Amino acid sequence: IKEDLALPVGTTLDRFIMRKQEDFPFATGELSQLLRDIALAAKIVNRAINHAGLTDIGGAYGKQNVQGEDQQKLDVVANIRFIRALRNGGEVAAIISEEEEGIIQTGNMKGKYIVAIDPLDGSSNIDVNVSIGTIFSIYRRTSELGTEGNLEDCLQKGTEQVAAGYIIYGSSTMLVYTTGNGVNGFTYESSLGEFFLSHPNITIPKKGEIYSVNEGSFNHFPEGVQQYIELCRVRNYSARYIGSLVADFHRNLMKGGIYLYPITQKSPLGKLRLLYECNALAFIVEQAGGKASDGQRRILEIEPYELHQRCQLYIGSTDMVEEVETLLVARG
Ligand code: AHM
Ligand code: MG
Repeated sequence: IKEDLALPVGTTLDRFIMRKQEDFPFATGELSQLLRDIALAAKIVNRAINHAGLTDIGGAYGKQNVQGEDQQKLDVVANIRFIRALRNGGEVAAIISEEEEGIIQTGNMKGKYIVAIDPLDGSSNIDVNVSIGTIFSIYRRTSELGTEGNLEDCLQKGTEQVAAGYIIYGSSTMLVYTTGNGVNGFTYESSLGEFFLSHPNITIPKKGEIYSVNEGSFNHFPEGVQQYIELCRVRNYSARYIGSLVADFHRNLMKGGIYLYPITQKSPLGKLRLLYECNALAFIVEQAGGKASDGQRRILEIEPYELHQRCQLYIGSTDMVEEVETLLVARG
């Protein structure tokens, strides 16, 4: 019996990646391998997160590991795990991470790809058992094969991403990614150790009724944003703010809504990082039919000039993002 090639819900991530690769007869499988490496690190980080509370129970999990070293903080663990997986995988020439100052050379000079990663975003939520996430972007290197990755490789515009995704460690763990051909979501089944396709072809509603913003900083927001928030209140929209970008983004992607992180007194350029946080989610939201803007420009078209560059972020349902943009133009 010839197998049905339509991908049924329940397909494993590995199988999904393999089948997608078959659509590109000249593909060498390196990007597929890279995505599998990320998924593997995600499983390891997921396990560490699930054990997080236990580290405080004397003896149960231990404040020290087997070598007698102190347990490291989860964001440090996640950083190490993802870097190790990408280094061992061999497809990545260089990595940039929110956790590290400069470029991380993997030693794989024949690797075709560059990865930008926020290994564990929402770190203020780690200790209080609230959802956190990993965000990643994949670029093709522009430098010559056989050399180290350089700054130019890492400072590419978001439009140059070949793939991007996030992992949400929530009530269940999910991996959501795009390679520029729609967005698909996979849910982790821990007893089988597999991600299964659970959310094929994700699309974001054009309008939504959820707004996510740290309203405590309201007085410092630009007038246009204040006016938008007032409109949300008048319209009785739901205010939902977890303080974990991945979780807030994921909910709004599923239900329709907008996430806003404007400039504030404390963060005069915005808080979120263009390369580790904004670009990946912008690629995903556009692939799902939504929009991502810094108030004036499409996030994906912002020219990066430094690794840890920050920007404002307005992301989610198209109509909502456009309304904020219009108010920002009119009111500043
Ligand atoms: P982090 O990279 O230090 O974890 O900061 C990013 C986080 C986002 O996950 C979240 O949306 C935002 O910061 C919350 O910031 P605030 O507490 O200012 O509202
Ligand atoms: Mg972060």
